[in-house]
Amino acid sequence: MLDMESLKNVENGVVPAVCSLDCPDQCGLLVHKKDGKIVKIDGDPSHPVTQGSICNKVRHMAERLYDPERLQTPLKRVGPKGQGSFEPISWEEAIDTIAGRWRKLIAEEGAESILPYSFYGNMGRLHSEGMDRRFFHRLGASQLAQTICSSAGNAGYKYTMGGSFGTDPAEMSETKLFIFWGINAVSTNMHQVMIAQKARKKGAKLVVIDVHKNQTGKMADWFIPIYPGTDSALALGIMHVLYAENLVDRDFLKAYTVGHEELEQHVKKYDPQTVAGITGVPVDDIYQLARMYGHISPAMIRIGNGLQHHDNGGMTVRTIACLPALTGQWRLKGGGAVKSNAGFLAYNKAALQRPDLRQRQSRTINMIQLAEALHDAEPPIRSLFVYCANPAVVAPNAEKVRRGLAREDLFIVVHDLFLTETAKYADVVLPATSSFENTDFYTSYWHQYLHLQEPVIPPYGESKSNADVFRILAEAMGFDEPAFKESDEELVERAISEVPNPYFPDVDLAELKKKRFVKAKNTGEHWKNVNTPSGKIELYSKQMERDGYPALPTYMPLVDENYPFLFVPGPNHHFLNSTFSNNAKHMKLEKEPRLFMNSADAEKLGIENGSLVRIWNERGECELVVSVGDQVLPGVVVSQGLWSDQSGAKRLVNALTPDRVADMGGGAVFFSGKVNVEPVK
Ligand SMILES: Nc1nc2c(c(=O)[nH]1)N[C@H]1C(S)=C(S)[C@@H](COP(=O)(O)OP(=O)(O)OC[C@H]3O[C@@H](n4cnc5c(=O)[nH]c(N)nc54)[C@H](O)[C@@H]3O)O[C@H]1N2
Ligand SMILES: Nc1nc2c(c(=O)[nH]1)N[C@H]1C(S)=C(S)[C@@H](COP(=O)(O)OP(=O)(O)OC[C@H]3O[C@@H](n4cnc5c(=O)[nH]c(N)nc54)[C@H](O)[C@@H]3O)O[C@H]1N2
Ligand SMILES: [Mo]
Repeated sequence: MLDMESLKNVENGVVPAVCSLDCPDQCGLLVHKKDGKIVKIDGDPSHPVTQGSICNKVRHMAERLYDPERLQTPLKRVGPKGQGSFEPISWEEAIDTIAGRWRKLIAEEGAESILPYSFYGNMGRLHSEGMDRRFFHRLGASQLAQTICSSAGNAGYKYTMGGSFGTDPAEMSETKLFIFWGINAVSTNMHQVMIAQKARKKGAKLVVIDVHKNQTGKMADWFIPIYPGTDSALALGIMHVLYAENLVDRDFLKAYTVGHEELEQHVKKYDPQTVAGITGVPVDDIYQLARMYGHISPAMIRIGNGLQHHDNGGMTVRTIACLPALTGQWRLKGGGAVKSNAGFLAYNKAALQRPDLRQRQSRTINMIQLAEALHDAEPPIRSLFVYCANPAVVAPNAEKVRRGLAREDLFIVVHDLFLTETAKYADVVLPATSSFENTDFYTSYWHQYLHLQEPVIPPYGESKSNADVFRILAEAMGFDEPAFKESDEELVERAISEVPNPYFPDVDLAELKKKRFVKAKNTGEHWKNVNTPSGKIELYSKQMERDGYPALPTYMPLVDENYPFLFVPGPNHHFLNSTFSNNAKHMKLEKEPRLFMNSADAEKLGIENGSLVRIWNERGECELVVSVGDQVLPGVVVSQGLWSDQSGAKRLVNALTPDRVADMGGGAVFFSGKVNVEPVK
């Protein structure tokens, strides 16, 4: 057994770690050190789910950690906002500047004029939603609704299944039919692919339903292309056939669901002819898919994030989540569905985040409406503190976001490892440690393991962890509550004890230090007692009716914008959102951003494969090299990757995306925007 206290002092050797990226796989890692530095990162073969394999992004992580561009000291801006002229300053000056500005703002305009903006650049709970929350609660700052990733789909899934509880990946060796629905798993959930590949060797089938025949579609037994935002219609068409051909499990429906009779009546109108007209999936294929789903079990649907980044994303996931109950898949090992399994590892949030430190209520700002908030919020936002996020690239309607960031009266602090596109607008930039330099605990949202990370290298330069920055800021602001004096280990202990969640593992810090990863307990029959108002799987939901939605799963069309092409700008293989988009190795592996277009559309517009095209709408424009072929349906264009535009290249795809709010959860609709495309002359 390694002595955890000394991992960061190991000069030469191999030490354990966990990946901190915002990714379902949450891999166990082995870090190789030479002369006190990380020289190589491998997978940990003893990790039960990730079993020693890791992605290329993390394999090359050492180059990012020691990149000469990595921030080593605090900086202050000395040129115009956005331009990138900075000078090093001391931590003392940086903290004095921030605390001074904030004290003045609080006195003159109130603490709500300060907005924290963060996401999961580091999935560690202490550093992404721990000491920071304590601090901003005590400060009384505006709160941020963290909706950018999965909130629409999670809200939809919850109406059906009561929360983020799904199939255990450990049981998927039994699965006979995998449906990857709106997930580019080859790039975004590689261990899900490895599990499916193993099962395929034993005869399992893989169906992929997507708007883009990407790497994941190409490896399927059957790839089904579909028009964006129409998946709920396809799911309803499958239900139509399942009922009509008596392929449903009536015993399961009676025992464990609410509303199956209403649903049976309701889906009569979603006949394959009608559904084909909506989805672009041919009538015969709808029959074939429904029969496959009705006959092959265990069947498991991996519901991706892509299909819920739409105006109707909540309802789409709510609808697909009904399917496993219709055929009773939940009772089978390896059957069911996974959107997220985060519910099994929900920890003691109140103990970690201490909402009780908030002395008065304050408003909540939806993060996907940052552009609007920076322009029009009343009372105005006067200061933004950004950490673990890069909104100048990842937020929708990004040109408008940048115009907001450029406001001279907006005092911006950015805490990051690099001078990101957002940091260029900051008044003060603070250098952040990487997750390898911190203590933290991690909970996967796909497999069901809780992990501990101990620092394996010392802090880089003068960088500080998020928790330390907020401890120092608390002191500077004169907050003397003991909550700001607790160590990282004490925070972990609080978060994992007295957890109000029956599945959370019984584990304390000492045991977690020994074991490093521990699985959630008794997760097998979660579907028998779900956290809906009825305690059953809700095919018909009175709660939805009360919340202003149809009670039964329903196809709701996307908002139509007045341009010819639906634009789907998803993530790519070698970046993680915008992370790695500034690292030479990753850019080289990814080559260049492309726009995929159907040959018929290209021919009509006189666009040649490999040429540069201009993509535009009223929000902004972009120029990408076009890839013409049959990877997307006519009327759809797809790009991959949140590329940096620091070089001046017009690659900011979020310049085009809408900042409307999805049907549920305040979610983002990155993929429901429309654009025009024309050749660049
Ligand atoms: N390599 C890599 N891995 C990542 C990330 C990354 O940037 N790069 N990001 C991480 C994060 S934060 C997340 S949330 C996940 C996201 O990973 P995924 O869950 O895979 O989600 P996306 O890649 O956004 O979209 C998945 C697929 O949905 C398709 N799609 C879009 N609209 C529709 C639709 O209407 N219907 C259907 N059927 N398909 C549609 C897209 O073409 C895409 O292939 O990945 C995580 N892992
Ligand atoms: N067009 C389009 N836009 C999208 C998406 C899409 O599919 N298409 N996907 C959306 C989704 S699903 C998501 S989740 C968001 C993600 O958006 P973000 O969460 O903003 O993700 P990143 O771009 O990876 O930026 C994370 C930043 O955190 C920094 N960081 C890492 N660790 C730490 C740390 O410990 N401390 C501090 N202070 N900083 C740290 C990294 O260096 C990086 O700059 O993007 C969304 N935007
Ligand atoms: Mo995400």
